[in-house]
Amino acid sequence: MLDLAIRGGTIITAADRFNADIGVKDGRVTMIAADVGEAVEQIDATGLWVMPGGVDGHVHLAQPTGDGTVMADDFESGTRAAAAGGTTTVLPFAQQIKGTSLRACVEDYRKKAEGQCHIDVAFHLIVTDPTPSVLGQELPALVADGYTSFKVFMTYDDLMLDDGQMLEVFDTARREGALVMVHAEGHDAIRFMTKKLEDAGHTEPYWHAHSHSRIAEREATHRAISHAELTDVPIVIVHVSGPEPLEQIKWARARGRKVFAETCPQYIQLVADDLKGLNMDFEGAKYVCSPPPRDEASQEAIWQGLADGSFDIFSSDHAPFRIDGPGGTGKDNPRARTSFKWVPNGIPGVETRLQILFSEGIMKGRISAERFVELTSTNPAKLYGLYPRKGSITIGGDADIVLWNPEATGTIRQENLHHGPDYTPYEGLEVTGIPQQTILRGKTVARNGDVTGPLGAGEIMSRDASGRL
Ligand code: DUC
Ligand code: ZN
Ligand code: ZN
Repeated sequence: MLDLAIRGGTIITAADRFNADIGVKDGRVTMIAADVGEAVEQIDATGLWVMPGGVDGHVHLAQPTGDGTVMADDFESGTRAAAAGGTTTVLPFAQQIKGTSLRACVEDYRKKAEGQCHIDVAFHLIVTDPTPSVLGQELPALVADGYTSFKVFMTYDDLMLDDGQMLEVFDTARREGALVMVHAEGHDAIRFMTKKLEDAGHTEPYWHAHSHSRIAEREATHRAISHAELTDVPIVIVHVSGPEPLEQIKWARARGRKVFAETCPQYIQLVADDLKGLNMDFEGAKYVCSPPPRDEASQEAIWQGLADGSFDIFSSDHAPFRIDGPGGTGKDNPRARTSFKWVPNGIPGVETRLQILFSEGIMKGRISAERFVELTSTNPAKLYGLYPRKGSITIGGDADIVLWNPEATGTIRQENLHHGPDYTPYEGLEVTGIPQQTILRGKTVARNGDVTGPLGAGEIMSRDASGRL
């Protein structure tokens, strides 16, 4: 007999929409039929949309920052928030600390995550110190072990690679069949603008948006693409904020390059003026992230790219900080009060990502429900080597399923969220469409805003080759 039958719902995948029952056995989908017969547990999904669980391809959890601030989510709270929001798989980062072995860092993150996850987890790597042994031994061995994607940064003193190092990492990725994610913002252009703004006395959080300019993002995107062409490797440009980098990506694709594009909720829902806070005060720090949100015209360009296929994936870039962290560990700390450049970069979004795109995208007629599934689940699963186990509702795939009530309405409120930060940048946003029940491998992990657990239900997965989109 089946373990679970989900009856009477409308199944929506990236490709299809149809009415059928789903039968689950041992955590996998084993039947999709007009009537799947008897099961131990029954769910009546009449009137609901039955979608694949969300796959969030870009999440930061429990990463050290190196400046005394602390990320507000560990694996427990971050995956709890994700489950409540309809996500069943997250891909966080194992970040190399300069001067240390990448393998040792990966093992540290695995230890932090083991037994602590409410949903499934697969790690990307962040390469900050591409020494000959990292390039020659550690990365090849890690790729063979299923860590098939790594991120590189073109800015931040403690993370960035120079052009020569980027080329070496790209070359290694090509050789090993891995995929490189690029944080594309030009470091020197940011530093130059930062100094100019500080010299003019512009130190409030708002000026962060000017220091991380569109031009710096465009230039770095072009440079990353050029390096990828030289080394003949596929790359993902992550967190694209507006039309300028997107134009570069389209230019590269027209030349036959495999360049994937990611965008995030902040670029359709926030604008740089949000960083002004109430009156150029510290409230604006709530919206400080990199790249920063731009303006309404940029939002329109991002929507266009989401609708027309220019974007491959829609991730949260969840980078959680409290505003008031104990002992100066949050965004509001004495150093950050002296200059925007010390405000930790990043905003929470793992719990609200799906609801924002569902409501603003599907319900406002900007994208179809099928495209929503493609951007938030199927494509990230394919891109990062988790498909077909994840990212669809298909025979033999994991029974990771979210039951959406497309008619229910709500308001995003911090008091209802499960994440670690003490605020949400989307406070007060009215939404239509609620992820009513989140099912991980056939077991309900969240229902109506309650995360039911058990803690440790989530597994740490290794992956097949990335970049197969
Ligand atoms: N880049 C990210 O991807 N996340 C948070 C901060 C940043 O700069
Ligand atoms: Zn980044
Ligand atoms: Zn990020």
